Amino acid sequence: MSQTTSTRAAIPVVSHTVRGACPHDCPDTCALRITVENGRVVRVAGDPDHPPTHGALCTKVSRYAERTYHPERVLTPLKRVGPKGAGQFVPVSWDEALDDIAARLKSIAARDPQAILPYSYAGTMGMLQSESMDRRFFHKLGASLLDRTICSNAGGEALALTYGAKVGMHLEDYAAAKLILIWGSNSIASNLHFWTFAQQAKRNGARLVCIDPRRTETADKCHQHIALLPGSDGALALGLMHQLITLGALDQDYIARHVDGFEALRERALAWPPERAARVCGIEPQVIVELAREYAAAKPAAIRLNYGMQRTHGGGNAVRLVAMLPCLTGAWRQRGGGLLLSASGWFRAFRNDAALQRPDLLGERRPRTINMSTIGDDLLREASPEFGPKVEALVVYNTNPVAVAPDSAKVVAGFARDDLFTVVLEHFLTDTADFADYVLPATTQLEHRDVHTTYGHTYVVANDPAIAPVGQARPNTQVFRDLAARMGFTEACFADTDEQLAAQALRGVDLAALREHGWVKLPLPEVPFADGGFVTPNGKVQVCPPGFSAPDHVVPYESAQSAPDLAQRFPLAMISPPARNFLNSSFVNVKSLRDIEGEPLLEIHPDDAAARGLTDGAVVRVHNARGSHHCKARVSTRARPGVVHGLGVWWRKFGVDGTNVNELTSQRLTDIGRAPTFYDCLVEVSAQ
Ligand SMILES: Nc1nc2c(c(=O)[nH]1)N[C@H]1C(S)=C(S)[C@@H](COP(=O)(O)OP(=O)(O)OC[C@H]3O[C@@H](n4cnc5c(=O)[nH]c(N)nc54)[C@H](O)[C@@H]3O)O[C@H]1N2
Ligand SMILES: Nc1nc2c(c(=O)[nH]1)N[C@H]1C(S)=C(S)[C@@H](COP(=O)(O)OP(=O)(O)OC[C@H]3O[C@@H](n4cnc5c(=O)[nH]c(N)nc54)[C@H](O)[C@@H]3O)O[C@H]1N2
Ligand SMILES: [Mo]
Repeated sequence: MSQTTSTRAAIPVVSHTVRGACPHDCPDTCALRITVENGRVVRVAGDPDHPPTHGALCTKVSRYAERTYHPERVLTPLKRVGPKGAGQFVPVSWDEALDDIAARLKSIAARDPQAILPYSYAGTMGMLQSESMDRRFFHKLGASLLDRTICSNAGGEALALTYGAKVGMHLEDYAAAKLILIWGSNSIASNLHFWTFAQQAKRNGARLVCIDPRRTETADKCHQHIALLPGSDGALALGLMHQLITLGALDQDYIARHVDGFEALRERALAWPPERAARVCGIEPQVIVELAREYAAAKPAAIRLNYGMQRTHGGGNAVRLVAMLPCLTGAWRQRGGGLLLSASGWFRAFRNDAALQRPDLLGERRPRTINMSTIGDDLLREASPEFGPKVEALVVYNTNPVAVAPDSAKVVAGFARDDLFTVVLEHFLTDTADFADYVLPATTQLEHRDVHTTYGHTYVVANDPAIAPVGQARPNTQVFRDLAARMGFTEACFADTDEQLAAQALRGVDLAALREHGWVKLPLPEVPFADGGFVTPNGKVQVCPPGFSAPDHVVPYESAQSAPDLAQRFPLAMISPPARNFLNSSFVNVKSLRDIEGEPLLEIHPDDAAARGLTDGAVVRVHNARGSHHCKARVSTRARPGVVHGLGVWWRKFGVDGTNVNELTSQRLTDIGRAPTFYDCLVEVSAQ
C-alpha cells in the first residue's frame, strides 16, 4: 500500500492504492490496483506488473467503482411486502432479518434440512466469498447439495476424462504459437487478456483461425473464420483427425508413449472423411482439408478452446475430440503448442478446499444433490421417494438464476411459489432478488477480503478490502457467520474471521509474496506435457475410453438432422453468447455499459430476415414451444443463414416484454457433465 497526500483546490486529499483481484467469472482474473482518495475509490486499474493483466482492464471492470457506488445498490436488509416477484420491499434491521431467517430455516430443518437449498455460483469467484463460510454453514445444517453445472461442467468433465484434470497450456505461451485455433471463444469480448498474447503471436507471423457460428469481433480480427453450425464441433474434430491420419501427420512416437486407446479412435475417425464432417458442420469440405494441412504443418500449433462450444447436447464429447488433436500431432512437445480450455485443475493441489469448506461437518449424512441447471423443474417438484422433500427454502447468493437459468417460464413459476421461502444476498434488485422474502445487502469486491484462483492463467491473486462496506452491506462470509451463531452452531470454525479464512485457503503458496505483490505464479512445469505426464492414473491421455461416444451418436437435441419435425416448425438455431459489455447478467444495470449494448437484440442473417419479412430495428417475436421473447431484430451478416444470436444475458426487466432469451432455452442436459444446453435451441422468428 502506498500513501500520498496532496492538496487539490484547498481540500487535502489523502490517497492510497490497494491491491485487488477482479472477482468476475472470467478466465482472466485480473490483478487490480485500486486508488482510494479520502475513503472513496476513484480508480480501478490493472496491475502493470502482473503478466496476464499487464496493466489493462476491460471496459466493464475499469468501471467497477460505478457499480459499487451505483445509486440503486441495496444498502439495507429488505423484507418483502408485495406479492412474490413484484420487488416490493421495506427496509428492516439486520437483527430482524437474521432472526427471522434463522427461525424459518430452523423450523424447516427440524423436519428435513434437505428441504433447504443453497443456490450459488460464481458472481464472485473468490474462495472466501463464494465457497467458505457458506459451505460450512450448509454442511453443518445438512442442507441439499448443489451440483454447480451451469457453465463449464460438460467441457470441464470431458477435459478431466481426457487429460486427468482441467489443465492446459500456460496463457503467456500463446505468444510463441505459429497457428492458433480460437475455437468456441469470442476472446476479445470474454477473454481479452488471452487476446493480447494471440496478438503478439500474430505480429510474429502466426495465423489465427476462429471457429464459431457467429462472426464475432474476434472473428473479424482473425485470418480466417469458419462459421460452423452450433453443436457440430465434434464432427469437425473427427474430420480433422481423418485428414491427419490420411496425411500421415501423426506423431507416432508421442502417440505410442503418451496416448491410450488410439486404435479405437483411429477407426472412428476414418469413418469421418471431410465430406461427411462438412455436411454436419454446414461448411465446405475443402475448409477441413486445408485446416488439417495447416494444423499439421504449423509448429507450434495451439488451440484456445472455450466454453461456448460445449453448451449443446454433444458438448462434452466435442471437447474430448478437440482435446485429442494436440496429442495426435505431438503439438504438446513445444512451448506455444497444445491446448487450453481451463487451467483450474493446476490449482487443485494448492487449494485447501477441505479446510475452507469443511465437508466433514456433514458427519454421516449424505444429503441429496440438486442440479442447478434444472432449478426450474426442481422448484416445481413435489416430494417423492426419488426426489426427496419438496424445496421449501432457497438461499441464493452470487448468482441471478431468474435471468440466467434455462427455461425461464419454469424458473419464474418456481420462484413465484408462495410456499417457498427465499433469501437473496445481492448488490442489486436483480430479477431474482425481486422474488425474495428477504434481500440482504452484500459487499462488492472493493469492500471485502478474498483470495482467487482462476481458470485462464496460473497465478493466485489476492484481494484486500479497499474501503469500508457501503451502507449496511456485509460480506457473504459475515452473513453466514451471523446465521451460524443464530442457529446455535458452536464449532470454532464458525468464528473464523476473513483474515483467518484467507490464511487457510491455500497451501504450498508463498503467502508473504502474495501479500506483498498481490499475486503469485504457481510453480508448474514450463512445457507441461512435452514428454507426456498427463494427470490421468497412468499418465497417458485417454482418447477412447469405454462409454465414449463419437458425435455420430451425439448430435444436437434440436436440429434438422436430429428432430426434423421440430425443425419444420422452428427452423432457426439460436445461440445466446455473452455480450461484450456485460458479464453474464452483471453490469446490465450499469447505465454507461448498457448504453453501449443498447437493448436486447436478435442478430439474423439478411436472407432469413427477408424470408420472414423482417427489417432491421423492428421488434420481432422469437418463439418456440417453451416460450416467446420480443426484442429488436438486427439484420446482419454476423449471423450465418439458419442461425440467430440473442446476445445476453439481459435482465428480464429490461426486456420489451419482461423476458430474456432464456424464455426459449431448454433444461435438457449435456452428454457429459449434466450441464445446460443453452445453445441447442430451435426457434422461429416472426414479425410481432
Ligand atoms: N464480456 C464478457 N466476458 C465474459 C462473460 C460475459 O458474459 N461477458 N462470461 C464469462 C463466462 S461465465 C464464461 S463461462 C467465459 C466463457 O464464456 P463463453 O460462453 O465461452 O463465451 P465466449 O468466449 O463469448 O464464447 C462463446 C462463443 O462460442 C460461440 N459458439 C456458440 N455455440 C457454438 C458452437 O456450437 N460451436 C462453436 N465452435 N462455437 C460456438 C459463440 O458464438 C461465442 O462467440 O467468459 C467469461 N467472460
Ligand atoms: N442464455 C444463456 N444463458 C446463460 C449463458 C449463456 O451464454 N446464454 N451463460 C451461462 C453461464 S456460462 C454462466 S457462468 C451463468 C452465470 O450466471 P450467474 O452466475 O447468475 O452470473 P451473473 O449473471 O453475473 O450474476 C451474478 C450475481 O452475483 C452477484 N454478486 C457478485 N458478487 C457478489 C458478492 O460478493 N456477494 C453476493 N451476495 N452477490 C454477488 C452479482 O450482483 C450478480 O447479480 O449464466 C449462464 N446463463
Ligand atoms: Mo460461465
